[in-house]
Amino acid sequence: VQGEGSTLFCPGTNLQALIEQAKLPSSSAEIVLVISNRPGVLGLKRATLAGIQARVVDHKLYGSRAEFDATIDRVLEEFQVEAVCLAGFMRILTGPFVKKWNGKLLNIHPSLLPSFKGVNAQNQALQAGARISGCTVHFVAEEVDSGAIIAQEAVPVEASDTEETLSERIRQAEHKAFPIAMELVASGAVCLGPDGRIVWKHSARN
Ligand code: 3YE
Repeated sequence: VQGEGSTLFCPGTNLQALIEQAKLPSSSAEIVLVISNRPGVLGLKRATLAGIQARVVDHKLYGSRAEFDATIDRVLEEFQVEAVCLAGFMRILTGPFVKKWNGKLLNIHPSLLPSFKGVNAQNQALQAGARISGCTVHFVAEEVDSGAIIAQEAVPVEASDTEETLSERIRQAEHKAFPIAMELVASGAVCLGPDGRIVWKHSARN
């Protein structure tokens, strides 16, 4: 979500929002596995507490991004995972991995894309004097923060905002937008078209 050690770090709350959503009887999603690239993080505990399998694939133990991604891929296959939500995951994924899982990888970013790509998006919004920001859930394309947009939620930027207060407001928006996007994809209401653009199943958009 945000850099560790900063007051902005809010461990595993997006994951928790997805877990709560998938628990609802009306949900089309089933969370079968949580993978973390960092040992000991709260997200692993949240998974275990919810009765979800949890695995660590520590990027520091791999000599290359390709080997790290190949291991993630192997674990996803082992659990017959159909789609992946990146929540607080801060690693750039390699081209071959993104290609193989094209249309199956969702990421959440703390701005209204295509504004404020990259790290520190909340601070970028403040520095730009934006009056509105928010969050975006998008399909992962090889170019970071550039994939097709699935869902967005806007929040106001207040004159008195600090990076911390704006980040907290955006985080609340994330906890709404990510479950919505997960449902849209899990239910088949939305998918990624062959041209890299979003496809809505007939009148599903609302
Ligand atoms: N990979 C691709 N496309 C995407 N990963 C994420 C989204 C996304 C993706 O749209 N190909 C910034 C990460 C940005 C960064 O430089 N990360 C470092 C590691 C930093 C750390 O471990 O804390 C790196 O070397 O990868 C997920 C969000 C990525 C956020």
